[in-house]
Amino acid sequence: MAAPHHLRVEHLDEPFGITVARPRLSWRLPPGSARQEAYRLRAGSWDSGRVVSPRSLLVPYGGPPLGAGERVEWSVQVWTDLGRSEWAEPASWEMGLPHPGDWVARWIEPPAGAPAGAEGTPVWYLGRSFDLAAEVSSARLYATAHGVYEFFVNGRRAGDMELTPGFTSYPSTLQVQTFDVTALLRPGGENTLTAVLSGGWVTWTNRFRDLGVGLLAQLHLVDPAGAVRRLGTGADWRAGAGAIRSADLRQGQVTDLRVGSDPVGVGAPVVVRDVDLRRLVSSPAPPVRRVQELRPVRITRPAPDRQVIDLGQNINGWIRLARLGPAGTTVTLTHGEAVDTNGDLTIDHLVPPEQRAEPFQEDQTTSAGVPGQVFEPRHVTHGFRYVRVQGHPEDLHPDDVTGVVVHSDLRRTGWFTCGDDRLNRLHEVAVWSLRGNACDIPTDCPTRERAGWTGDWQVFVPAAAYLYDVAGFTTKWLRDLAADQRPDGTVWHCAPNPEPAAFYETFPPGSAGWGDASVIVPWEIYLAYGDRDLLEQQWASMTAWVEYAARQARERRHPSRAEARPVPAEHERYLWDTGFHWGEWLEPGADMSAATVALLNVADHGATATAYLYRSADLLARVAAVLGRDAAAAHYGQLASAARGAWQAEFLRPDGTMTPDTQATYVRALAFDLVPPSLRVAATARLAGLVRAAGTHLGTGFLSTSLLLPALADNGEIGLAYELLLRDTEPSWLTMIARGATTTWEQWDGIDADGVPHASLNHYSKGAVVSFLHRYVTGIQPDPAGPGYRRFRVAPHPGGGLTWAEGRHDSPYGPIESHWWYERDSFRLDVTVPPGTTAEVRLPDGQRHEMPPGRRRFTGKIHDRSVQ
Ligand code: RAM
Repeated sequence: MAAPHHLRVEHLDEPFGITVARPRLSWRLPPGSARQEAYRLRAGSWDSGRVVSPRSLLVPYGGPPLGAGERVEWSVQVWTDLGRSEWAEPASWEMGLPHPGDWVARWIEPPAGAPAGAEGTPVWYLGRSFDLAAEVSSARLYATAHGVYEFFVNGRRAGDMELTPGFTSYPSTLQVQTFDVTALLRPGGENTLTAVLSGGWVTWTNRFRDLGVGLLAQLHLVDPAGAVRRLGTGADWRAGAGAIRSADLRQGQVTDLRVGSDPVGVGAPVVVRDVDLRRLVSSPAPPVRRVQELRPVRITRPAPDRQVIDLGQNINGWIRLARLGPAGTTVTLTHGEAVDTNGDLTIDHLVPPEQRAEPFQEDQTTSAGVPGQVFEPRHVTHGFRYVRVQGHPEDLHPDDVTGVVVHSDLRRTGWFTCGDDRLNRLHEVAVWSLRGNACDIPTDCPTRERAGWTGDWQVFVPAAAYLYDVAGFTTKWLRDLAADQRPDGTVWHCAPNPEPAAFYETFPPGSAGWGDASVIVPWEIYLAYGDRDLLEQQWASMTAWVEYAARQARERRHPSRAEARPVPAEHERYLWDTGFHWGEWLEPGADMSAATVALLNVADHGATATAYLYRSADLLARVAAVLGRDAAAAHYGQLASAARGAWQAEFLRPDGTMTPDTQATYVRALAFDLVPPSLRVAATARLAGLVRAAGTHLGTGFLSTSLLLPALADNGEIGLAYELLLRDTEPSWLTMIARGATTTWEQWDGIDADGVPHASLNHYSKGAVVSFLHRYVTGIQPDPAGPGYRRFRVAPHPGGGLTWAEGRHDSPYGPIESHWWYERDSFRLDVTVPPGTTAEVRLPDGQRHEMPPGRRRFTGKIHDRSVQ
């Protein structure tokens, strides 16, 4: 019988240099099997023996402790309904340096001041040389830094990771990268190690260069007998300047290719320091890489002194330029998302006037006149579609320019197509927005702010989990969210949270819908990937947040409520109506002036915040049940029901209408189940009425836009959901498509009717609507009863004139497919259910079928004639 396949360690395809003590192993069942009865694992010296269990995801390694650099081969054999399988094709993982004691290297920093000739944020070149007498059988370089580093061995770059060590909450976590540098060494002579070290990750309000830069690296040279020689950073390293004169992730990189880049022998001594090595870990996420290259679709010359490159696609990354002009030519490349009416680049919508004196996404390179030399900045990342080129003496040809797409190298897992190309385009555009904002952390935008806004990932994570494997990526981010959380449970607006105190004087942390990412995000990851351990890892963070919110509700009252009702009503103990909240945020037509935003601190956001208190307490009760924490499950169940009661007492009238009487209130209430069954019809009718009153347009803001179509679809208004989805007048998703968006916009009028850009043009939050395409149009729905798609539903909701739709989801157990179309008088549906799972198939005409693994065609009646 065939063997298990797709062997994985943790959530990684390349488990190299990991520091997890007991890595978790996953596999997929042999093709054709239906269910696993038992497994047997062998990993290194460990043999699990036959274990009777259906479990095939995230099974912890149970062998002896693993040491530095240890490489473990592993395989698995399973017993299924087909009998005993062959052993799987062996896979392996390699440990990094799991213990602080594994490091002989010392932390080094460049001397005070800037290297000679540096401008702006300085870049240091740190290096040393060493003799290598004989051939080694393998060589590993372990490295990390404060700042962004690249490593070179004998002038050749180590590995293909970008922007290392990545962005984390540095006081608690610093990621170590492991490179296989065996092939870069030169046995029988002198070898050099050089690290290029720049300022580091930035967000809109902060620059990590304030931490200072520093480097820790250790080279392990393993000889054929297995003896390890260790060479680390230390007092013998030198620091100097090189070709990169300055680099700032957001401002840009300045490079002078005429300058040499070898600090060894000429540089100044470094400073050796002691730092806390307990925070060194491997990343649970795949690394950032150059994942795709694009050619410009056009290059124009809007004015004699400038050319404008159009990549045809808004991306995160940079430009590689292959024609640099004669020696001494300085070319300036400015990156942005839009052009003005003259066809010239504009960044006015991204950079407020008071910040325009600073460079913004501006790279500069000075040519050495060496034929074949190219410029490629690797200490920056830009959000852009257009690049303005100044100072170039020649006309650029598209072959001279490569758009390099840079982001976390996530594995694609979800695809959608249907008979309406506008929806296919919308899906593609949302995918690009995720790609543009998944650069080691989930960002709001890759341009203006570059921050890990919690609310944004809270809103988008279900869609993201349909599109890419974001389990490791999100695990990493949640660790930072928890690490930065205040002792009283408050969650900051962004994770990691580097923002300076001044920001929080105006916008204090603890906003409903943003802080709730601490609960909602782990739950969504659990649903999509079945990672129960993540719930355990985040338990303290989740409970601290919900207890914080509950305490705010219990102890404080909004002044307006206190005035209107001097004696508090009983339910007010569970009404969360104080503190700073972004609220629904960005409802179409809302006044977003600075003056109004400043008032958010004193506004009454009770309806929104209490709804989230209920939502998170309710999820927490479910999490507690999953973890077998019965007392906690009861506690959070009671808190949830009290918060629900408080919300109903305060905001829901007996006729099903609500205050505030906005689309968002109804959507949230229906989606979170705040409405008793008896009032759902009335509440839905009012929501539909509000949508109609807006000329059949959405009126929801940041928090509830992604819930709008599901709320309608789940309450008998699938037709209206499709009408909104297909609306092509503002505000609507298809307006973006009609106006040529290549990523989703922050505002509905990102490019307004006059072609003028507003705010960010690459914000994924509104693209969360693509989860409706997967979950409703093709109907692939995870089920909490069997997380990780062990149990799921296929329930297509045809409508909107679509004649077919096709969805594919590469779940942890294998591919799930749902493809429906009309044939004569019938509705046809092809479903694929992967081994180890079961599905409930629901046809639009009401038929329900239990489906075991395999492929099957279903035929149903066409229930909705209007769609034919
Ligand atoms: C904006 C960010 C983000 C949002 C916050 C409240 O500045 O871009 O999308 O979460 O504000």
